Amino acid sequence: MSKTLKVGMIGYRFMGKAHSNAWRQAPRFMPMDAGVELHTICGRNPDALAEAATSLGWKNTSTDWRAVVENPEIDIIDINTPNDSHAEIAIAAANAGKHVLCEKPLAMTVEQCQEMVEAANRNRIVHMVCHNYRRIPAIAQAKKMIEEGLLGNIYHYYARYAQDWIVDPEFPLVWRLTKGVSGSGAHGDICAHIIDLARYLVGEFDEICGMMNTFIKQRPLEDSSGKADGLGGKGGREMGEVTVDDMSSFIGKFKNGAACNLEATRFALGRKNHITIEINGSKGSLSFDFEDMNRLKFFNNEEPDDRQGFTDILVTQPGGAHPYVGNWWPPGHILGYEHTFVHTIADFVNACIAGTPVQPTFEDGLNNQKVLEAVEKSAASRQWVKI
Ligand code: SOE
Repeated sequence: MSKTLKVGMIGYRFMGKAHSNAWRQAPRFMPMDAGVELHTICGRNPDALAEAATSLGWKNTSTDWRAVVENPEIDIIDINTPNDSHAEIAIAAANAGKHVLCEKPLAMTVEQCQEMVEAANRNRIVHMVCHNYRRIPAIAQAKKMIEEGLLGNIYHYYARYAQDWIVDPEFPLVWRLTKGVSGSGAHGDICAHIIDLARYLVGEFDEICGMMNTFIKQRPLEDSSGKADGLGGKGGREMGEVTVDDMSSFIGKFKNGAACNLEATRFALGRKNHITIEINGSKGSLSFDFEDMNRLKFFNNEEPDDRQGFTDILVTQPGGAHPYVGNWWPPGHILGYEHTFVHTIADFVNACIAGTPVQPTFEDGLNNQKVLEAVEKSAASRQWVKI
């Protein structure tokens, strides 16, 4: 490993923590063509920032993202801020010639995404959206099996992303529930992930019909004890309007003729971060549950009648049998949420060194945003919408 890439990370709460761990672990476990230095961590609150730098292992701190982006020592900008600042930071970073890894959703609107794609292509940087779930070994294995034709022609993609953290009407009006900062609610935050997996596993969407709902329309304004990651806190006495969806769902068709059914909700009591996916084809089916993320279920219709049933594949075989896992532990020593970020960052760094695209690119982020906006349009107009 001759070269070391220096990283500037903007934003350091929930995703910043996950990414910091991945920047540290990736060169230790994954085959990588460069080393990584956690050069500068950036945020607005100097005290919290200093604490984060120490606990997450960053060398320098800065409260000015523009200075980080302009710093000639830095090679990569990693964006973990709330959604309303993704576009501005990413475009400035691309113009400064830095490679950019950006959290999802890529931006607030299709127009912003287009500007980000243009800036990235104009400056010939390597760009990636952090849809980390693509790099769950079981999901990468599903992709491999679909490409090998084991499912035949795909008929159905069903996916549900369910959480329950805002069911309590007393939960405060955090930034994630404010359209001006987050763009949308469950839709852009978690439906974006299952849209990305649909595009990865099945293909491009053709047309959709959607609905969205906000169950709790007013919430207490957040008091100063709130958690800056927008996932917790306490409300005061004053109330404010919730300006995003609590759930979104849509049916539709892919360009290859398959049908889809997706739902994202923050109102499924008991479901903390539950992603379920089922794909049915002419030769077989696959089924995945994030709460059992080391397993993939496969139904092979070509098995003899007396032996048919879902096979439970424990996706932990090394030696290249299952994607990514050979870099970790012996068979059966399972992986978790944090590993998905390590795999993402390893692939990103190798692409930066090779100067080649790495999916999901900003173009993928743009195509994802087109689907998100189509669902919003469909829900508002009560009409089917072409993508
Ligand atoms: C909050 O809903 C959240 O942290 C998302 O922002 C992440 O993308 C998801 O992986 C877990 O839930």
